[in-house]
Amino acid sequence: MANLFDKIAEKKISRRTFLAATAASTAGLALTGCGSVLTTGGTNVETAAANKEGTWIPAACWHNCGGGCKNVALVVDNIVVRQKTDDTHPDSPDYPQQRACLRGRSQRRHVFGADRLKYPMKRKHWQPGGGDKSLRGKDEWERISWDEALGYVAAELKKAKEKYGARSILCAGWEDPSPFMGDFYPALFANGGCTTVHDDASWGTYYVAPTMGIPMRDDHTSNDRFDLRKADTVVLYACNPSWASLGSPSYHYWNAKKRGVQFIFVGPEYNNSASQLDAKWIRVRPGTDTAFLLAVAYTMLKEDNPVSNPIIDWEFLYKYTVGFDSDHMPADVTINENLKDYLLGKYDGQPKTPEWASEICGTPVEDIVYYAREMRMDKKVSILHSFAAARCNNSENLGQILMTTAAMGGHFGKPGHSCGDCRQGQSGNDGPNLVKTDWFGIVNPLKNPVDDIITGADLWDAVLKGKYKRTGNLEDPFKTDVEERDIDIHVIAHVFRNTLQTNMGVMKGIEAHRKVDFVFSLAFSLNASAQYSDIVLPITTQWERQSAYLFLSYAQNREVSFFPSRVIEPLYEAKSDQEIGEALCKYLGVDPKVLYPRSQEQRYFDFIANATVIKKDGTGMETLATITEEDLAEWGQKWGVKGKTQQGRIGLKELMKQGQYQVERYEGDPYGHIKYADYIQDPEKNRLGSKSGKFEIYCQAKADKINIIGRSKVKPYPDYIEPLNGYEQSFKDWKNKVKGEYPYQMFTPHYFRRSHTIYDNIAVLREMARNPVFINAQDAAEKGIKNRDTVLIYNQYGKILRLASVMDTIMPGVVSIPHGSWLDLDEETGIDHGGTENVLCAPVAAGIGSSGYNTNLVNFKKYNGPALQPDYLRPLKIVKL
Ligand SMILES: Nc1nc2c(c(=O)[nH]1)N[C@H]1C(S)=C(S)[C@@H](COP(=O)(O)OP(=O)(O)OC[C@H]3O[C@@H](n4cnc5c(=O)[nH]c(N)nc54)[C@H](O)[C@@H]3O)O[C@H]1N2
Ligand SMILES: Nc1nc2c(c(=O)[nH]1)N[C@H]1C(S)=C(S)[C@@H](COP(=O)(O)OP(=O)(O)OC[C@H]3O[C@@H](n4cnc5c(=O)[nH]c(N)nc54)[C@H](O)[C@@H]3O)O[C@H]1N2
Ligand code: SF4
Ligand SMILES: [Mo]
Repeated sequence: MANLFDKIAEKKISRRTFLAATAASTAGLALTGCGSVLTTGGTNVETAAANKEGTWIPAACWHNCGGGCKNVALVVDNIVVRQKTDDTHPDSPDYPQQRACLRGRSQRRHVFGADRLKYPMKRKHWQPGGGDKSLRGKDEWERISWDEALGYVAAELKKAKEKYGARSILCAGWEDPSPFMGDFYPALFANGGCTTVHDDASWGTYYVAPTMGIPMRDDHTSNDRFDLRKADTVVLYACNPSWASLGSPSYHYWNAKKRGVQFIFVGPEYNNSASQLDAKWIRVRPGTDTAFLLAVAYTMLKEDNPVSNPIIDWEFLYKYTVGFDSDHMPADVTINENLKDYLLGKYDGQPKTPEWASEICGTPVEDIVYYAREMRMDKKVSILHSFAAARCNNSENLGQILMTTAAMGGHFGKPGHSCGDCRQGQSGNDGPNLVKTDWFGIVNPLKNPVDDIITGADLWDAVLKGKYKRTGNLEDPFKTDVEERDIDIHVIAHVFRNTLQTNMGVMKGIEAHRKVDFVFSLAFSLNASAQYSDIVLPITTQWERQSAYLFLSYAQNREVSFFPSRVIEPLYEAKSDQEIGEALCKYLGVDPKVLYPRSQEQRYFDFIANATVIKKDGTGMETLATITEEDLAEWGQKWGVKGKTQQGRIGLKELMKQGQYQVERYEGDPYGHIKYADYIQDPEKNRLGSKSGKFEIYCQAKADKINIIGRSKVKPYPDYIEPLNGYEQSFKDWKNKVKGEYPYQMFTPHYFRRSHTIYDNIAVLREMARNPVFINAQDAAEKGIKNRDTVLIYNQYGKILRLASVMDTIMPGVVSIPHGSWLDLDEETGIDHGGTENVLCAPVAAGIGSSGYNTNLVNFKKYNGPALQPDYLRPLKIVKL
């Protein structure tokens, strides 16, 4: 092998020979534990780069981590020999470089990984109709031609549609609107459509609830990053930017810290971000935040004295909200109740005191009081939340009570005050985009002819039992259509998610996969969904395409947009989603031009041409790219695209050379943003999206929308609901505090070694972050578990192994298992050695039906079998063809 790498590095080998040689030798690589065809031979690769033979090309970093950072690849003979990050301008706190994280910088190990899928393949014992279905996930693979592969897929799709209707085909990805389904979906629509999945994964209950009567996507956001520095206190509520918002957010928080801002973190563990910022830790058990915040509101109410101790901003509360007390109710009330009297215990005899809450949420009484006092009206407070606490069963009232406590202190719409979302690339830096691109604008807005849409938590049961409760995609804040339906799924298509692994209830998912007639996947490498398929179609990575992608526009850093180029030609026989979709259309007997009217290169060109940038004086947007006749000729020749000339801020050639456009920021610039400032200035003219036009502390629409589903009953104000699989249910006898069979709560944080399941097959990243089970020291001691011991974590849904990380910084009774580690199931024992958290997450829907990823009950013990080896020593899933 070493010779091969030397030759690559010295460029004495052509691309064709390289591909043939690496294809033949990947088995050898796997045995040596080497994760990538480029991870050895370092010095020679360095030599090639040092000889300045390659070309630096801005490259995509295209996964759903929300980072949006700069990645640049040094390409020598179609091989990326090095990567670098943003060096387009000097770095400063106000005008930071968009530096890539370790994952992004390891991208070439993903693209050139020894486990890259090279050819279309089918499992050996698959036959039309299913063959031996029990072998799914463990069968051998056979190489087939594209012609055979597409022929099989088309035949199975047509057969399912003719025999059972198009709704028997499940596209196990995201829901409509279709742009979330990737570029392949038009081909499924060509066959009459497909059943889809609704999973408000990211937002949990926060946006479907609808919080304060306002639809989430537009409205629960926060202020610009310069405003962070103006706060006295910043609350990081259930978020962890240093793991889950890589890119520049941690830097923004750090800059605020340097200006003297105090940080508070609320959550079940003292996480990395909290410790970086030296935040005060307010501990709260998973899924119990509503109880905690009700007690905060109660304490604010009890301690407030307008003269001697003004805590509550009554003027704000009465002017901008409805429903706090009986004198300020909205017009559409159906019950004569309000939050204030609920807090005081008027309806259930239970005042929501810190003592009451503490028993549930585990927060010391003095910390509840501390937090309530921090919310006071004479402090500048910014409450920035992620959605982890809303990714809990029955957390529908959480957003409403969180915003209520903020409104009680008057913390909206003024410099230094805010309460809103701080997720992904917008973490700590919210507001309208200063450089704007629109992915939705270049996607064909096709309508799925099938209206079946299954809630994520119910998905596998629906396949297995043939029934489900249809609640739609819950986008409309004021309405839910509920219908019990029969469903008869015969085909599962994995086209843009790794749903078998990222959806709750993996074991049930496997059963569902082994039931249906046909499963196919589009994939880069053998992730769980591909592994349990019959036919796998190899896709190109974004590095092999000149195309736009969803995460260029979505959850994006407001002050920069990236414009990567194709870095290398497609590897092996991989094709892009659109190429596969177009080719499949022909086998389905449909004209691809109808479904794909524009080539992917044309769509990318249009995406760039339509990009806009804020005018220098901040008064509106203007065209970003200048496009000349010369540019049109060049792009026409190279990519076959057409366009018009236009005048913009920067020439197209320069833009693509830089691979990004970033607006230079400075304190006091005209690009700042204070969320809700217009509403606070003129609440009549700038009514909110709720029915009353105000923040609804009594929200009839919320209660109606949730209650009609019939899984729980909430009040229009935020009342406390005992969560399914929450803390209370970890006891078999709550009153006498006798613990049940699964006495530990488990939450599943987004992990810094990967983006969901992406990059988890990169050995160096596995070595850098070990993905243990995090256990409280007291709990570990009780079970005789020490650091790095092998631990079996189990419940009625499955069993996984992890190495222990024993710590004081996670609450007793709580374990944390990072989200997204690759499934590695031992079929004999039923134990997953890969540590996939969704093996343990309960596939059951509660409340409005959002996924309760952070409310799960488990037990654990020291494992008696052979010790688990660290993940980085486990061989990759390399297919030998
Ligand atoms: N590295 C990396 N980054 C990512 C992703 C990834 O997979 N990897 N995924 C991206 C995506 S799509 C999303 S949606 C975001 C998610 O981003 P977040 O929602 O911020 O991520 P989490 O890690 O799930 O949760 C953050 C913190 O919430 C706390 N927490 C957990 N449960 C509760 C609870 O019930 N109450 C309270 N108060 N706190 C709780 C934990 O301390 C945890 O550290 O991350 C994005 N960024
Ligand atoms: N237990 C638990 N489960 C969770 C969460 C949690 O916190 N806890 N978080 C949830 C959240 S917030 C989210 S957003 C989801 C994410 O769930 P997923 O979207 O399923 O997660 P990814 O691992 O990002 O999978 C994306 C897949 O798309 C593929 N892909 C990437 N680019 C392309 C492309 O161009 N074409 C095609 N065809 N495929 C491509 C990748 O190979 C990968 O298989 O997970 C959810 N699941
Ligand atoms: S945070 Fe995400 S986008 Fe940024 S470098 Fe890392 S993986 Fe790439
Ligand atoms: Mo997400």
